Amino acid sequence: MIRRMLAAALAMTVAVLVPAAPAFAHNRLTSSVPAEGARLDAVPAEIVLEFAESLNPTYTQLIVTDAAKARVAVSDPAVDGGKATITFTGTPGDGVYTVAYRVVSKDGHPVQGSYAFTVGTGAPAVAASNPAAPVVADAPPAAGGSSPAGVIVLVALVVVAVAGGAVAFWLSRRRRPAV
Ligand SMILES: [Cu+2]
Repeated sequence: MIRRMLAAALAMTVAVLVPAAPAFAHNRLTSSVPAEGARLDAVPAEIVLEFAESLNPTYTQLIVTDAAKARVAVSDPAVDGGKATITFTGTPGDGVYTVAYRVVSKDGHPVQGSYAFTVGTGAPAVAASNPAAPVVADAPPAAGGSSPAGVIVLVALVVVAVAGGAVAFWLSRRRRPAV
């Protein structure tokens, strides 16, 4: 009985999840150097952002701002697969730097975000609450982006499905008569 209910719950969860899956299969930042929240002794020679999907150089924008939200001079991004690299073209000093990115997913939907790191012994690196958003001319249209809340619900459903499957498996093992 319990097993059947769990199996039904699992099937329903899968049915809910599968159609929703493409909605959040968007590009995303997977790692960066310097890392989010890093504290460095000196200004880094380069900033490297790595994304899950390969990037389109035309629609890859990276901007860096300082603690006063002023733009810091950087090179155009050099794109190599899912990797985008920029270098400081000026001579910035110590401080908190926010790196804002805007890239597109394979389906053309834009993805943007930002993170901060600190050079020197200034305030801790916390991303500016309102960093200047990169502006991309003629960017592909934005539509149907997944909301963070939606993603959280989906993650919760996956957790429930996996837990349910594990319990069902355990019950099935437990009820098997001993040989
Ligand atoms: Cu999309």
